[in-house]
Amino acid sequence: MDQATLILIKPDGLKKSLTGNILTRLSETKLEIVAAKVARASEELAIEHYKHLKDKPFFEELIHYIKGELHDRRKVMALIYWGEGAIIKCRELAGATNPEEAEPTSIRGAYGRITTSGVYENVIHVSANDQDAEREIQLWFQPDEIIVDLYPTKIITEKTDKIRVWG
Ligand code: DAT
Ligand code: MG
Repeated sequence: MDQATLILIKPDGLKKSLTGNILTRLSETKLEIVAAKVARASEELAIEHYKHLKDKPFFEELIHYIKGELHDRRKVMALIYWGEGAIIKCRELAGATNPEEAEPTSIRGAYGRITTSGVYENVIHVSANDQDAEREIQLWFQPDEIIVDLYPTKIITEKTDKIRVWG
């Protein structure tokens, strides 16, 4: 079954100039990239993206991290990978959440670290399941930024412009 997953190269990945390495690793999956852009996580987007963790002690630092405030890089690279088993394939390459526990050859194992204040700087985000992927993709992308139709959309009229939004 074709599946979509959101990938974020996080601000530490950008600061460490890892974009090329990470995309090369992900190309091993033979999945198709169906959307890509550099984007900024606003406070609202960051909180919405990580809302499942809002009660965790590290939540505030996590929001600073994804906004780029810890790396002086207020951006991430956002991509959608699409194809058979996209989520499991990308999560396997990414490795475990805790970079110290991740396989040394995985992306997080090779490039991640835990800071002295306990933030997991693990260079990449991969959606965990289909439900998360749908929610996250709709947060980070507009329908017309994606070259395949992943989810239902609708056309709305704003002033005189017709625009396509998630349905
Ligand atoms: P994943 O990113 O592997 O899907 P998650 O959704 O549970 O993991 O957590 C999101 C991010 O939050 C994760 O990439 C890094 C951070 N994080 C998770 N658990 C943490 C912990 N115990 N201490 C510090 N940061 C943590
Ligand atoms: Mg997650």
